[in-house]
Amino acid sequence: MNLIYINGKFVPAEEAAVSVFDHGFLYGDGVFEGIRAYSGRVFWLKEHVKRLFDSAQAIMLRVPLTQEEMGQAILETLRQNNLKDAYIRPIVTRGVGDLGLDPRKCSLSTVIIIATEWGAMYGDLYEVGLTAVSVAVRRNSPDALPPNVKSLNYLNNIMAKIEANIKGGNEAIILDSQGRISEGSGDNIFVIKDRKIYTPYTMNNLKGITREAVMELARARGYEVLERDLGLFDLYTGDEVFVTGTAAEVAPVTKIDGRIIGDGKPGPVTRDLMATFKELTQTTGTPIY
Ligand code: PXG
Repeated sequence: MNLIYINGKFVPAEEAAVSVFDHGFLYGDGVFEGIRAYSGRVFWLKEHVKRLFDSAQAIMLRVPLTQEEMGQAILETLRQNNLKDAYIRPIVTRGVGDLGLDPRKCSLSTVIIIATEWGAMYGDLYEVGLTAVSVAVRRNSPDALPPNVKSLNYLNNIMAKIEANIKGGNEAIILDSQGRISEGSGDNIFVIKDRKIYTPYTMNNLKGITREAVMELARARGYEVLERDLGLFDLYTGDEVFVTGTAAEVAPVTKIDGRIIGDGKPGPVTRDLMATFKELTQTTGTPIY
């Protein structure tokens, strides 16, 4: 039986529910995280908790726990469910209010932690590479809801995903309003050209934890890693392209908008980073037990 943490209590999944007056449900007024545990250890737990609190800070949402307590609650949720390999979804919403927008009516934030088993997101595609498609919908601009906030408002990304599905892509490539590459619907994007690794600045995308870990790994392995503005041209003409995310991990992209990337197979740098990232997930992290 899957147990869900709700406001400090563990509730069976079938009974786990929030009020229809919760502003997380009514307005997407809240923030969340996606975290993975590998072989009994939570990968980059502190960084994920910190990003959750940064997201909350940006939307002036009070989290009724300290970062330390949130980390402990996540570990306890994994223990309650006897999980060693898991995908973890902490959520903090503005809480129960009335039908008006005004968050002052919400006196207590709702805290939820879901932990379940979830294997590799793209199955067999890690061997052959993903097909990605650029989509018409643009990333919401940083002067609206900043893409750095991992908010419960994922409609922008969902619309991108719908478009990718319609166009037969495994993942969407979302541009910003200036035509710069931002990210995928749920992952960050990298391109390799002449052994150098490029990724967009984080002004127009989520400051991905996997992105950060992969940049660190790549630099430790002697690759030059550069942040810069990128356009679709840079992806089409890259030697290799890959995406990173907690769900996606490191996934090669071998076709974009009909263009074959490199020789059409996951390239050597991507495969090297996939292997070293996997090793990192197996050898680091906060022990659950
Ligand atoms: N960009 C966005 C918009 C994301 O939602 C990432 C990048 C990667 O960040 P991390 O920190 O995980 O390396 C995410 C990750 C999904 C899914 O189904 C993905 C995410 C959240 C929920 C679902 O692909 N977030």
